Amino acid sequence: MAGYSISYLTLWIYILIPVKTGSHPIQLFGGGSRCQGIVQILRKDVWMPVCNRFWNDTLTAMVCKELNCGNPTGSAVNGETTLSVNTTFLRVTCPDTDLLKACNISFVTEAYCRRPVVINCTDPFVLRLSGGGSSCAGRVEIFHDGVWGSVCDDGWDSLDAHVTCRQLGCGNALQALGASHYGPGPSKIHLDEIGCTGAERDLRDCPARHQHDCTALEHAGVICTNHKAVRVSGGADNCSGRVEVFTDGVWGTVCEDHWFEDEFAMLCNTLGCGSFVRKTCHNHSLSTYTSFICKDTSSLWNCSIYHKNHNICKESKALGVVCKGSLETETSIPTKTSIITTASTAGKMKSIKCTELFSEVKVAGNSKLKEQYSFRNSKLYS
Ligand SMILES: [Ca+2]
Ligand SMILES: [Ca+2]
Repeated sequence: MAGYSISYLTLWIYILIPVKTGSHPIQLFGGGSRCQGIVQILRKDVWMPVCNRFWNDTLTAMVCKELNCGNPTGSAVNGETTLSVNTTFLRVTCPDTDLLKACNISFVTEAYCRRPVVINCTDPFVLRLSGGGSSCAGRVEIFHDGVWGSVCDDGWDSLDAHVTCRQLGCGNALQALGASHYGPGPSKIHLDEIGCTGAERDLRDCPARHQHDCTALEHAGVICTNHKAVRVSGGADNCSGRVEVFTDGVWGTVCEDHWFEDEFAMLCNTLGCGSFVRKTCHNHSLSTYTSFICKDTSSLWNCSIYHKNHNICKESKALGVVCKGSLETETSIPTKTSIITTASTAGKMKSIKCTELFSEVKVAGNSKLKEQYSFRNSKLYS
């Protein structure tokens, strides 16, 4: 019975000695954006849910405003009851004030409250990266006040870039870029002199100026660790050549093992070069070699990706490709190659190995001899 008494004594102490919300951060959790979800307040280093029982529309509006999330989209609703047993909830009371910081918070045990409060606010602030080849690299752009705008590179550093990458689910920042590295973005500049500490969860939580003194040559950009890209080099154009991929922060050549018809189709599609025409093989020219193991996916980036894995790569040459969009498709091709690329077994092409047999390819419209490529004489294997 001692525990019972202490529990109630503790409860009464908490209720009798409430604290102001002002010194305690507030957040919305689990709703898909920082502007929707369970209302939580940080108390004693723990994010604690707020009880639905004592909530009202005025409180909802105050929280939306406090979080720079515009207005409520409706009244609060009850959250799931799946929170762990003995969850301690918070109660917020705001006597005669419309300022959240002036409200009081106190503890309530589950006996008094079984559900957290969930609110939805409009989120007029959307962050994206543009012009960098993936959603995890590019020029920083913000949708705010109904218009897309850029971010000025004054004071733009790795801390600001980290917050940006994490907010986008893109890992951490590899590089903070300025001087309109990805070209000028929207002419409206929403933020200048951003000063994140690096711990913020959202760029709008960082101090910044909304008035700027910047030009179109000063737009900020970033490359995040989750950025993935593919390019070809040494070929006739952007649709043929040795394949190079950017993953985990480095460019690498690709081991030609484990490449099937589906993988080539994804590759040419990712390059924006139409359908797959043929495979070529090269020497590895970059310090990292990367292997792809793909299974039931329509995106190369969903494949398992390995770096410098000798067990997978073995003696593999560097993968090259010619896609439909390339000038090289007009080159006269040794018949063996077309046999390789059209052969299939029950609709699924087998992996094609490179050969020691090299041929020289002339590029249409250009008599210059391009780099050698090789193929195994039409031998397919499982
Ligand atoms: Ca900064
Ligand atoms: Ca400035």
